[in-house]
Amino acid sequence: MPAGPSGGGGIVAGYLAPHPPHLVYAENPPQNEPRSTGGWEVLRWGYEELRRRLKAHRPDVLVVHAPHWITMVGHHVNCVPNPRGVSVEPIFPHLFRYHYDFRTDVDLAEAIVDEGARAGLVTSALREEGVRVDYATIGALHLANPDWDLPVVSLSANNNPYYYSDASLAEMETLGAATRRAIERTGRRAVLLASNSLSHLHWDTEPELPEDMGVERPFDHAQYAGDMALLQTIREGPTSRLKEAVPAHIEATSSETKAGSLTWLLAAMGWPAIAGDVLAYGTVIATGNAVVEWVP
Ligand code: 2X7
Ligand code: FE2
Repeated sequence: MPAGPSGGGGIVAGYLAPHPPHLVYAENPPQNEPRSTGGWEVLRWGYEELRRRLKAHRPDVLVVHAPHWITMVGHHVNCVPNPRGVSVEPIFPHLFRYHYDFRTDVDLAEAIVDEGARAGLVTSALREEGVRVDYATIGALHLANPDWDLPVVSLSANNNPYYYSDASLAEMETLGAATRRAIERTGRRAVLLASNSLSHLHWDTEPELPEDMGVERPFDHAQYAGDMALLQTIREGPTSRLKEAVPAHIEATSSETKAGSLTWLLAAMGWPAIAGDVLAYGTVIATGNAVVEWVP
């Protein structure tokens, strides 16, 4: 395997890195316009630990797959060298108006487009400057690396997760394998981020103070139990058990993993025979969210 700029190339770690805008809002970074008094601390402490571990892996690049960049035709990869603009959460614009300015690893992005196409996928390189980057991409990237000192490759979700359940997961195997080949071909040390929440039923109203933790709780016991069953399987390993557990969890909880990010991540890592390390679990407006690390 060719050496990357920081040593041996390959996927050095993968993280389930959920993106609820509330978590960024609660951190009060200068890039986000709204101000908060905090909230969702346990999840944010999990992200603190993720950041410590991520730095220790010394990656050259972060590769993120996110469910709210929805492309109906093909898997798109952002190849714009310097995306910058304001990312806004359409349902919670009072929580997330985030000014972003980051670098893309264009060589790796193009290699993923190429490897995906060779594997028979419809792929597309986004080259249009000024296309607004979705909040699930920005949210996961900010929470994993608020310093923004690493280049990024951002992949779209080629499906409409709100129409189908697990219909697109098979293609994520192919996209994951293509991502891995592209990383190896370019010699990068890559950390992968799957920007997915777990159970996905949520309240349709919010408290007057959005960070009022007095009302934050799971949607119901079945949603919570579904998340715990999945996390138990993750904690026990090996990851191959998740080939069945993820679709079952989607069926039970309308999990946001139906957008494919988690399956893409595990497929890219080659379904390693290891357990995942659950760094935190918590609800955000009733949805389940876990921060998890896999080191192959
Ligand atoms: O996109 C999201 C999400 N996944 C979970 C909770 C709240 C808002 O947005
Ligand atoms: Fe989401």
